[in-house]
Amino acid sequence: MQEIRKTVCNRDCPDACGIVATVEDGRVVRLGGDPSHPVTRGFLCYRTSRFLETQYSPARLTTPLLRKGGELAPVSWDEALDAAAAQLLRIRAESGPAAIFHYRSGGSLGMLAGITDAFFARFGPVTVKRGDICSGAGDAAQLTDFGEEDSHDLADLRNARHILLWGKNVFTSSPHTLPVLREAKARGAELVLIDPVHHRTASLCGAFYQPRPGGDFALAMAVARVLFDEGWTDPSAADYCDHLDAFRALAARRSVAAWCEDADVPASAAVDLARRLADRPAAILVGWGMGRRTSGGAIVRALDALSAVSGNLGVPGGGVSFYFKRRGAFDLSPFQGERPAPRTVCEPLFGPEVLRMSDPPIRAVWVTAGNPVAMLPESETVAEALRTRELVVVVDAFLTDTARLAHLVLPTTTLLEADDLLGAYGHHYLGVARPVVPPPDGVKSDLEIMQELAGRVGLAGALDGSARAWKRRIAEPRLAPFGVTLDDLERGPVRNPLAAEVLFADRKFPTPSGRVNLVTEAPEEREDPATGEFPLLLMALSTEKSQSSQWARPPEGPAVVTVHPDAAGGLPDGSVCRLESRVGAMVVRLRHDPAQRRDVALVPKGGHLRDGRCANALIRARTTDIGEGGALYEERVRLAPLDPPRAAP
Ligand SMILES: Nc1nc2c(c(=O)[nH]1)N[C@H]1C(S)=C(S)[C@@H](COP(=O)(O)OP(=O)(O)OC[C@H]3O[C@@H](n4cnc5c(=O)[nH]c(N)nc54)[C@H](O)[C@@H]3O)O[C@H]1N2
Ligand SMILES: Nc1nc2c(c(=O)[nH]1)N[C@H]1C(S)=C(S)[C@@H](COP(=O)(O)OP(=O)(O)OC[C@H]3O[C@@H](n4cnc5c(=O)[nH]c(N)nc54)[C@H](O)[C@@H]3O)O[C@H]1N2
Ligand code: SF4
Ligand SMILES: [Mo]
Repeated sequence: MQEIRKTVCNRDCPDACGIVATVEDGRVVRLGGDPSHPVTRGFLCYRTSRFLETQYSPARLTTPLLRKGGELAPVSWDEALDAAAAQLLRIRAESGPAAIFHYRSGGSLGMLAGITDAFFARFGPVTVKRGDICSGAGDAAQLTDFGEEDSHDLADLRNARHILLWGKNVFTSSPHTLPVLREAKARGAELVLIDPVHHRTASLCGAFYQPRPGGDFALAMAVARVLFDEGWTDPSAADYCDHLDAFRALAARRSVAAWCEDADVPASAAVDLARRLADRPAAILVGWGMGRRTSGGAIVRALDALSAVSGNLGVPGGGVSFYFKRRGAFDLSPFQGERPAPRTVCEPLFGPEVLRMSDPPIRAVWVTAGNPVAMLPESETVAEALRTRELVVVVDAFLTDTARLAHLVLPTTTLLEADDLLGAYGHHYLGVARPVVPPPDGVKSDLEIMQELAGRVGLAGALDGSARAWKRRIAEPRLAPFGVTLDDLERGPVRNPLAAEVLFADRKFPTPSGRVNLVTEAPEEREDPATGEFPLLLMALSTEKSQSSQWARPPEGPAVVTVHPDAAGGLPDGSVCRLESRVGAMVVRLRHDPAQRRDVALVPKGGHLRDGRCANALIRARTTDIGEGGALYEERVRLAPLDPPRAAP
């Protein structure tokens, strides 16, 4: 007998899709997108359409693993949790809770993933992460400028005359924005893409500008200069913007031609973009990738300022969207502790900081919903940091690069088994995830794991409650006043009633002055002294085929690196060669693409370290200008032939 069951995707993706699963004799046989979900519209992405391979993969962990005599060996849950509890209690007693580092990433964006925070806040508080590898710079930029970070309703794009996709690959990273963009186009909106990388999204746009990576600040200043010089700014901008004169002076520091030369685009690009912004309403969609560089925060601040001075804030069809406040409808206070964490580890600096910290040193690391060895920069340093701890516990469904270094691995649920509550960072709909099948024997949810551990460390009762009870606790405080209950959410997607259709419609901003805080300083960009030796910028970008390090089917052979033919140093298309940075190297297969710039080398993000495909083994741990994001796209690399084969001795 076939049965249809619905859930919501909990992956780290802006779309939070409604999933329709067909279940036959307790097994999921088909996955599709929910046609009744207003954003999902009946389709799923490549990676989740193929998730059944992952769900039923023989590599799935179904028993805890404990390191014994150097090897990870299967043990019972009692033995696993007793061991975890005994070690955590001992380390806390000897060195205090700051010696324990709890690291949680985005493996599940469900709100109930916060249960691990709740545990460690009560057990400690322990050391936690600060900054954000993903969006730290952009978040900080928008909070600095507007005092708040949210977006217009996704459907409001239909009101735009112009849509500027600034560093954004919607085909790969937010496929459910595509139907809305197509509708906007059908209604006459003009689309433009600004991205150093040529990708499929260019095919959707009437114009495509390809600045140098990080050249966006200069390009934005050129656009601002045109807006001011032509008198195209909003005459009332001074009413709701602080530092308007200083911003104008910043843009006037150079000519339009000089700014554009710096950005490596023709001067006509600035005029064209300014014309679009002045032909209101124009919406800017700011990609998440652009901020992952040393000037990332300044760039997003410059785009915020462009939207503000051109009069596109607070109007239907306008805005400068970076993020949708996915937690905004929920009350997460039950996960917080009474006292703040004793100290923090900067996420992009995970490896070096864990190795360096003293008084007390980090002795134990608890990793959940993340694969820091593969996904954080300087993979070898992250691995070294974990290898040298006394206790590393990893909660995951697979034996990742990180789990392989653990003393204890606890098997957990997948997105089809999740029992959770979701918001989205790409639209305003809320949803409930319910297991479409129960987890296999031997697998526990994060909630069950933390509850059972709590009972072993003197916190019995502290985390009690079924998943449903926790959902109610999180959802209803803010939603009930709007007449929305958990039961409503369980019936289907509900638009977050707290989210405005048009953000800042009254042009009041929750900054200290109530006005937009315009950027007034250019970022300090210094030419890397090693540019000559390492001529290419490495960009490890999202690929359709994986969710970070989670692949529908892990690829085989060397990772593919894409470069302009002129940047290949004479190495032919299809050849196998080395990609080298100052901190690491990997064997790659070369792909020539004449549509790319001559100063970038593109590889897929999420390659596994054990397969020699991990870009982060080549990337140094560095932070962005603000917000402590990861400057992930700022590492210089070169191509080199493979070592000539040596004669056998
Ligand atoms: N298929 C797939 N989808 C994903 C993910 C995945 O791994 N695979 N990851 C998810 C995650 S974790 C996130 S955070 C989101 C969004 O994560 P991303 O995939 O990072 O999001 P995009 O908004 O497409 O931003 C990437 C784009 O930014 C561009 N970019 C980089 N540097 C610059 C620059 O200096 N200037 C300009 N103008 N552009 C630049 C890149 O060329 C690229 O086209 O996607 C999610 N979606
Ligand atoms: N070079 C480079 N590095 C990057 C990026 C880049 O563009 N370039 N992108 C960065 C970005 S945007 C991000 S967000 C990070 C992502 O980095 P991570 O969040 O570490 O990404 P994943 O590899 O998806 O790891 C998530 C893990 O969680 C597990 N998991 C899934 N569901 C659950 C669950 O319910 N419970 C638990 N406990 N585990 C679960 C999965 O099996 C997987 O192993 O990577 C960053 N790293
Ligand atoms: S990963 Fe994103 S696009 Fe794919 S099904 Fe999940 S929410 Fe939808
Ligand atoms: Mo991310």
